[in-house]
Amino acid sequence: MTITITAFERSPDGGKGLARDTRVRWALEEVGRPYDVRLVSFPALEEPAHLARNPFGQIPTYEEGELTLFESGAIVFHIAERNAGLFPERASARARAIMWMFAALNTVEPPILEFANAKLLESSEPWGPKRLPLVADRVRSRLQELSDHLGGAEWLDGEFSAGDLMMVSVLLRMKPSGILYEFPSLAAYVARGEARPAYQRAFAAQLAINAPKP
Ligand code: GTB
Repeated sequence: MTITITAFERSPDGGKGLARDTRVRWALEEVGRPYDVRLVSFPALEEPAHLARNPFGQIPTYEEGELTLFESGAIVFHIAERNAGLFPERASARARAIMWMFAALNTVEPPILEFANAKLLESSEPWGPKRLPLVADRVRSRLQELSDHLGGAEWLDGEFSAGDLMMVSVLLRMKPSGILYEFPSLAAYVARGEARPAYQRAFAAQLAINAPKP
């Protein structure tokens, strides 16, 4: 059955792979499933056709036959559950991979989003520059904890899993600020994720759409 995902017609990051369709593309590439992409403009996000796919008017979404999903976590979970390659076979290891997916989305991503919003949306507020360092330090606390856990390991829990895919995807957002590089083991972890052929294909596919045209 054909899989169709949605992505920005023009991503604000100009192709750095930071929009959340990249993690879905990456998961599909890891498991070897081809997919189509429906490109959506910002105005089209609020149109009924897209709101029927995602009531919050966001990308990414996922369609496969009768099934329509939104939320990148739910989509990657579905892909990992239905295809070999992203969840370990042993039940306990699989449960831990799911735990790391939730940790990425629910524990690590929130302060990172707060930081991104503080930079993008609040910097011109009179209190913006004063707040930003506080928010940055909240990110640093989480990254320090994660770095302490990872130590010198290659992946979070043995073999690469959907937990790593999601964690690396979340951490990528801290590259432009430089904060990621304050944590060398996390920077190396992210680089390992980016070096995976499946990530490279996902990145190239979104770049082909978003790279500035000459
Ligand atoms: N919880 C949802 C999920 O994980 O799927 C969040 C989805 C979401 O935030 N989607 C964003 C969106 O559709 C795109 S990814 N925004 C449009 C809107 O809300 O109107 C977030 C994103 C956008 C741009 C960059 N960037 O340019 O760097 C990075 C991340």
